[in-house]
Amino acid sequence: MGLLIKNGNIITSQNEYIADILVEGEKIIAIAKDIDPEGHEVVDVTDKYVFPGGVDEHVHYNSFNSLGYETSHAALVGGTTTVGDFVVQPAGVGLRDSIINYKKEFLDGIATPDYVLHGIIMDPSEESVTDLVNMPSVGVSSVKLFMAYKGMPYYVSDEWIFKALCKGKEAGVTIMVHAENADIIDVLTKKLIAEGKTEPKYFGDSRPVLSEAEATSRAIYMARIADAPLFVVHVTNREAAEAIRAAYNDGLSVYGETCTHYMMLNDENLAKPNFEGAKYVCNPPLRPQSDVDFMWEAINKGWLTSVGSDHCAIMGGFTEGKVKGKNDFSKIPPGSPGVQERLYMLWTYGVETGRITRQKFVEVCCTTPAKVCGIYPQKGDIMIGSDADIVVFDPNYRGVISNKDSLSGSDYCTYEGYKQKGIAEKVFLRGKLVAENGKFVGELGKGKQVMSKPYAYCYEKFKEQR
Ligand code: DUC
Ligand code: ZN
Ligand code: ZN
Repeated sequence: MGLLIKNGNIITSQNEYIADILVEGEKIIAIAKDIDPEGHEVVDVTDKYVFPGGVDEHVHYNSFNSLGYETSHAALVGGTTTVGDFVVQPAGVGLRDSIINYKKEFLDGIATPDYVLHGIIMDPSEESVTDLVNMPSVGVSSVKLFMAYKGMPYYVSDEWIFKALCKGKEAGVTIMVHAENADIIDVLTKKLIAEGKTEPKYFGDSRPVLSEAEATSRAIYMARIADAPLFVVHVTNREAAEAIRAAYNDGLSVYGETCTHYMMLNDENLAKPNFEGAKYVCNPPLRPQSDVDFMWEAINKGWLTSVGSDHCAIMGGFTEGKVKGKNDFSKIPPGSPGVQERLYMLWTYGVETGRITRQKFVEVCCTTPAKVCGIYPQKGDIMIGSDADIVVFDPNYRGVISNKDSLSGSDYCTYEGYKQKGIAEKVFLRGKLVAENGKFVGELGKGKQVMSKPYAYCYEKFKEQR
């Protein structure tokens, strides 16, 4: 007996059509009109949209002071069935081993959505760089390096970024960068704090748009010299996005994502009274509204490929976590929750306002992230043979985002009070019903690692060379 999802209006990144979907076990085995219901469990979804489970290529659990996978079912309630998490490499631990250890310690039996892992080089050495070619053997084909964070363990110099670009290419591993100029941020932060400008509203001044644009351009030059692909995570502004667009149009394999908050919030959030601005401190910072508008344009026109949440629910939330920076904005733990709201924000403020089409919504929230992560077409599409990760979406629901409905484990919600149009009425993960109308109804800890294949989306232009 299969599961027959009947009469849905199926949305993919390419088109939209009414059909039935037949699921056997964990996979989609047929898509057609009028599939015989005999012997199947039938779910009639007439007048509902049906789209692939969301793929959030950018989340954090158990790192950056964030809560762990016990809270990861929040993703499923928000229609995201696969998360892409960044695994920190502790000092002295091999890059590949960092993945094996992390999985054992934090994921096995704890993660609830499926997950794909990205590495992070934090212990830059010849061994770490050499290990890049071993990452696909543990299901990892993307590795992030931080240009920001002078004096902190995350920071790596250009030497290592360049070496990683060269080595990663040998094995089809995508190099991702956090592009902000560490020295400029260091100087500006010290200056602002010395001047007594310690409140969250000065945080943006410590990390200006051009410090991000400069690092983005520098990373692009390095990728160009290495003749390797590059993926720039969490792009926030016009200058950085234009550098990516120009490089791509010049024939380089340079891509970038933005994140929900850079499309929904702006720098005025940082100036909220009573230290509330701290809730919105994240790296890079929120930008002026003109950049927010540009992010929508960049997503719509394909200059940026996808939208991640950069979900990072800080331990202790606002009251016990963010408060650590009460007297110094540079000590506020960066990050905020968002995995549960990503699809709702993009649908309500994108699709419903006419800023993006339904196809674009699926492209940037499901399909392209799966491609970037090297897990397409297992994830990110409604196709025969794909995992049966399916969202049945009721577009007529009307609500308001509130932390009382959040499973993120935080004491605040980044999008509190925002409108929500539409709801994931049913969410299936590998054929199993896991969420219904904002409630988790599955079993915790059943998430599986999705093995990422090398030579993913960012290697598209290198096909002939292989
Ligand atoms: N970069 C991220 O992508 N997330 C959290 C903090 C950071 O610097
Ligand atoms: Zn980052
Ligand atoms: Zn992040």
